[in-house]
Amino acid sequence: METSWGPPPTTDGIGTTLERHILERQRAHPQATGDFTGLFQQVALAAKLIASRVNQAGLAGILGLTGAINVQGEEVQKLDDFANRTLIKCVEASGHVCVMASEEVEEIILVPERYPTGKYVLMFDPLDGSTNIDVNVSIGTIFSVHRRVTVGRDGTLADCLQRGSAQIAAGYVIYGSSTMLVYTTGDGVHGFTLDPSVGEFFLSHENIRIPPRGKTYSINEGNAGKWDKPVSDWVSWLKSADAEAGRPYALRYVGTLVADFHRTLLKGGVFAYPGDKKSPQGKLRLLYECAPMALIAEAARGAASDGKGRILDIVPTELHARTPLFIGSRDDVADAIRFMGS
Ligand code: AFP
Repeated sequence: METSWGPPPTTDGIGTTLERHILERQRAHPQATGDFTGLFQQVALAAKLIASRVNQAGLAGILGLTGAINVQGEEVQKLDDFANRTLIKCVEASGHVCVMASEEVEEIILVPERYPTGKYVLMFDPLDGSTNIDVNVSIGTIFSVHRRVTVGRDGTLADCLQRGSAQIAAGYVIYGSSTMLVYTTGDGVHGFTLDPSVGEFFLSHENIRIPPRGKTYSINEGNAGKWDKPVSDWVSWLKSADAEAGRPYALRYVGTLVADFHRTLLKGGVFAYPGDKKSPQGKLRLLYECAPMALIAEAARGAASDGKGRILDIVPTELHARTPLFIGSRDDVADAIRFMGS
């Protein structure tokens, strides 16, 4: 059955803003200081600034490259750079984090001396799907929040290299036909749609659950020549006809993880970026892409695996570590794991 989404009714008829949603949940924890709400406000502010820039991209002279190469060896887009700077600027002055890390920056990002530090660690992919910027296809921002594990003014690398299951929150923003922010604190996944006329995110997708099985698979088939046999066998099986089992599956692939994951979250199915002969660890980054999406998938009753075990159990050994990823509907990910073990 298809779920239809929309704002849930409120007693005052105003709608539930993102801030109100987080505040109400915080009140359930009497020990909460409001720090977490404060951090989220800054992330949401950055998202609105980035969304506004994305919407004007063709007009504002910010399409194209900066000329720089990032830590991943990729050409930096102007919008990538803008999104990265915006997130850092919005969050560093707020006093809620002790350290940050960005997919675009080689080392950890410390809070300048002029600002206080706080107990949280924020990691993010400021603009996911950069190759889609110039062609007006959905792009996104992904973020992950941990509690710090070290003491002292500044956070350290150890605060960033925590396993995914230690995340206290994760989310993403999709700049698509509308701008949406989806987040979890581990118990339920909620989606908010930006009303650009008021500049606020309003609750539009309450308690999202991934269907246990879907009808689509999402993978870059251009890499098929480099795949290992289990991946080739799995994809061939997904494409083989079995009406009773709902196969063949349809292929959907945007090339922006946020967009491919968002569709999978709402409709079910499976997204994969496996390792291959050339890149055994695949392409996607554990801390900025896979772990936050895995927290969301599991909180929505889906699953996320590297083909062997839970993504959330992986202990990162470096800031920019990569991992294979199979994520989405519980039963579809279980099928993938079965093939990977064969
Ligand atoms: P960029 O942000 O560098 O474009 O990378 C996007 C991404 O990390 C992820 O969002 C996509 O799912 C994946 O790469 C697409 O990779 P391919 O172009 O190799 O399919």
